[in-house]
Formats: sequence, C-alpha cells, structure tokens
Amino acid sequence: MNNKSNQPLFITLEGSEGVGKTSNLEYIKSLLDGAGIEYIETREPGGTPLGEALRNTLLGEDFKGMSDDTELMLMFAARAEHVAQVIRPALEQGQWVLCDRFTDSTYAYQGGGRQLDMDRIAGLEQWVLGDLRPDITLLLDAPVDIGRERAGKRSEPDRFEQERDAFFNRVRETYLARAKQEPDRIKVIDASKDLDNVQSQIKEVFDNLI
Ligand code: Z5A
Repeated sequence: MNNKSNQPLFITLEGSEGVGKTSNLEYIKSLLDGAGIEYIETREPGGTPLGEALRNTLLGEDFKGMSDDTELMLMFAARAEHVAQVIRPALEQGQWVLCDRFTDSTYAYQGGGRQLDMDRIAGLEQWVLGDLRPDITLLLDAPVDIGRERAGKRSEPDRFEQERDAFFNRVRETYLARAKQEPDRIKVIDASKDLDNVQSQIKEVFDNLI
C-alpha cells in the first residue's frame, strides 16, 4: 500500500450529467495503476447483479412515473447490496474502491433535484452505511448548460436526463453546498475547462493522496 495513511481509500466521483465522470475515470485508473495501487472500480446505482437490475428500473422507461419516495428507497436498496457485497469486502481486503457516484448523488438528485427531505436521506444513509463514508470525493463541477450540451451529443436521455434545467441547477447547488460543508473530503474540480486542464486538477488531488 502506497497512500499516506496506509489504509485503502474509498474514492467517489460525483457531478451532474455530462460533466465528464466517465471520461476521467480512465485517467484516475491510470494514476492508481501508476502508483501500483490495488483497487476495484464500481458504480451506482449498480455494482452488483441486483444493483444493476435496480439501475435498469431506475433509469429506464418502464416505471417512469414511480414516486419520488420509491426512487429514493430503490437507490438505497441498491446501495445496501453494493456496500455489503462489494465495497466493504474490498476495503477489508486492502483494496481501494473507486466508485462512480455514491450517496452525495442521492443528496444532490433526490434531495436537491426532487426536493425530498434531507433529514430523511441522512437517516437512510446512517441506517445503510453505518460509519462508512467516502474518504475522498472528486466533484466535477460545470454550469448546467455545458454538461447538458456535452451529454446531449452522446446518447438518448435516461429518466433523469429528461428533467429540466431547474432540476439540474438544484442538483449542482446541492453538490456545491455539500462541498462547502466538507472541504476536506469533497474536492471541487472545475470541469468546464478542457480535458487536459481537468486532468491536471485531478492529478493535484491525487498527488496529495498517494
Ligand atoms: N442517481 C441518483 O439520482 N441518485 C443516486 O443516488 C445515484 C444516481 C447514485 C445515472 O448516473 C443517474 O443516476 C444519474 C443520477 C442518478 N442521472 N443523471 N443525470 P450516470 O453516472 O450513469 O449518468 P450521468 O450522470 O448522466 O453520467 P454520464 O452520462 O456518464 O456523464 P459523465 O460521465 O459525467 O460525462 P462523460 O460521458 O464523461 O462526458 C460527456 C461528453 O462530454 C463526452 O462526449 C465527453 O467526450 C465530453 N467531455 C467530457 N469532459 C470534457 C471536457 N472537459 N471538455 C470537453 N468535452 C468533454
């Protein structure tokens, strides 16, 4: 193990749609590989067979009209399985965990976007995670119109991507408010810049970590 604390780290990647999480995952993996760190890569919602089935339910068209409370609880059901089957076992075996989205997404999308009660989310977080929290979160941040324009070029919109700008502005504001509350954990990356610039910001965070 190579990091400064000598413990496997739980790293999450967050941001609104189209900000470049997928594009930068490969770069982050190259930094971990270069440092000889053993890690697993996973994502939410998903990361287990049950979680991936719930992902299809959550993002697809079949249950488009599900209630906001149902959506919230399915996110946490997928997470409970993910934490029990994948994340905790990996960390216990000394592997780092690199996860594309985690509970900050729930605060941002279900809390900010859907305007569900944040205390209710915090209660579910405590129930499902106990004391497990990410060690470091990279928040890729860009104005909503930039992310939407980038995402729009790519594929058919999923159930969340069909939401309006006001929804995504609340998502972004919630992320930024959380980063302000937890500056040691949540590192804000200016994702409106070109890819080289974004990657050098990411490298700076990892240089302090590894
Ligand atoms: N969700 C939720 O509501 N609650 C929860 O608790 C959780 C999730 C866990 C699935 O997420 C949805 O689940 C998500 C929130 C909800 N819905 N939304 N929106 P997802 O991660 O699978 O989907 P996503 O957020 O839409 O991610 P994405 O579509 O994969 O986008 P991305 O990974 O951030 O962007 P990208 O694919 O890397 O980049 C998009 C395009 O921009 C692509 O053509 C790139 O080449 C280009 N790009 C990327 N970076 C740059 C820069 N810097 N300059 C120029 N162009 C760039």
